[in-house]
Amino acid sequence: MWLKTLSVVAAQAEARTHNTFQKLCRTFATQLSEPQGPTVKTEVPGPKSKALLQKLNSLQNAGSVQLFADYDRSVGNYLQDVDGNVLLDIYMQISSVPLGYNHRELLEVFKNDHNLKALINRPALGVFPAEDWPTKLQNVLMSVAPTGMDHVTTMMCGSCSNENAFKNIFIWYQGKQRGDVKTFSEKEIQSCMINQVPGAPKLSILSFHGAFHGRTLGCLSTTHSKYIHKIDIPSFDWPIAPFPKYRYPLEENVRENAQEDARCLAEVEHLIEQYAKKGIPVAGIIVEPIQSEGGDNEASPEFFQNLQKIAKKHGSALLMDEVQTGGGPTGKLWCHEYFNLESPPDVVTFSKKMQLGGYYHGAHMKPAQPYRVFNTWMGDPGKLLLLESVLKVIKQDALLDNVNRAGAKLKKGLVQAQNDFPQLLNSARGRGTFLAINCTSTKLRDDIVAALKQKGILSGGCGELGIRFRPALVFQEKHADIFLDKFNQVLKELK
Ligand code: PSZ
Repeated sequence: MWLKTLSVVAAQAEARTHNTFQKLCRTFATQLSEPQGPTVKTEVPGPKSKALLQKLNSLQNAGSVQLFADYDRSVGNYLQDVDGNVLLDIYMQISSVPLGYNHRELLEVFKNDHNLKALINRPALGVFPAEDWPTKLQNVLMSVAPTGMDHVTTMMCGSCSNENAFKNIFIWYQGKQRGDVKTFSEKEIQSCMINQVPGAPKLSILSFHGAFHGRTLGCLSTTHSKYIHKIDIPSFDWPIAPFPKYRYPLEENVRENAQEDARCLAEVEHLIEQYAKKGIPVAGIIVEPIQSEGGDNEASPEFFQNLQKIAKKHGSALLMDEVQTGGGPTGKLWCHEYFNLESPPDVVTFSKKMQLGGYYHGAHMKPAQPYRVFNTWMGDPGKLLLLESVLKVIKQDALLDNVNRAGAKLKKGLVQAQNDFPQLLNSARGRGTFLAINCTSTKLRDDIVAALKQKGILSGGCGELGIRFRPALVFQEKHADIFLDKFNQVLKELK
């Protein structure tokens, strides 16, 4: 009896020690420096990932899951999976991780009691914000506001930010129509409740073919990258303009590409006029500084300058969707700052690397009444605390310089690869580390991405033909070398 009890106690103690030991190992692992390179032990996904996938699939359609990750053991630019494979991650959670995995500064944030309490007592920010919320907004989000933008509204994700920015634009547009009248008519009040004019007016947001602005109902009417996002879902009758499709290399195709800009801009203006005549005026134009999901399609600064002129001429707001480009990957915090616009855009939306979603805007976009742009959380103070540390590290470690350096090296390697393998690759492009290269067919692109994964590189596709680069801001020249080495191996094997 005694012996039995003793052995149970001993077993429990051992399990506890083992658990504590495991925990210690994990903590230690997160403080380890990065691996020297990727290591692949199994096929990716390996057996553990496959078993977990089966389990998850019994609860939901998990067909999009690539692998299961071990976030305790992932470090910096390397994602470790549950099968022990260590992958150089140049996709970073769809472009959303600024400092890599388990950055020491971020691990510290919630060790501070005040911060921990901000996290666990998550407030409905639109009604009960904490004492330090205005100061934090000022010191964190406003410290990196795009030039000339002095207001910010916080939200959840990218779609939520675009969705509410659209509403904000419609409110602004109708406010202009009412002029000095600041109240709503009885007719407007009655009709909006049954989705009818004039209270629920016919207005539109102009977007571009190939754009991605989210999958929620309003946003989806401006998203045109893949049919699978849209099929079976009702859409608004909103105008869709062509986005420039450039010939590469840019410096050899200046005249053709300028003509392409002019063609697209003429169509924008034509659509604005056409929709005004149809009784669905364009209240706003939404555009990505680089179309991301749609294939990393760039447009020139002149294109954006003229787009803004057209928007102003027709009284439409210009919304720059910086959800994917914002937060540093292009080498500036805001990609549209490369365009030298004559005045700030009316709205700039953000999420992903910025941790929390939201949008910057001018004073003119501030609704006169409260509760019109509103939801339960209105952002998340915990995410703002993470952003505070992210911005501190970006500054301290001069990460935008790093992005420009590492990006230049990576781009040079991509250009070299397309020169070496012209039958496989073309159109290397992008800014900073926000880069892409096209393959000569969709199948080839998919094969390259798959082969890279088996060699320990986690990358992603975009559009029909593109491989895109979305590493963290801590991706360095040495990581570019590792990637280019594996990339060239894959190209040699596939050629
Ligand atoms: O398939 C998807 O739902 C994906 S894959 C990449 C994204 C979404 N990106 C999100 C995104 C974006 O890139 C731009 C330019 N605008 C808005 C969004 C939507 O952001 P989330 O996904 O946070 O709602």
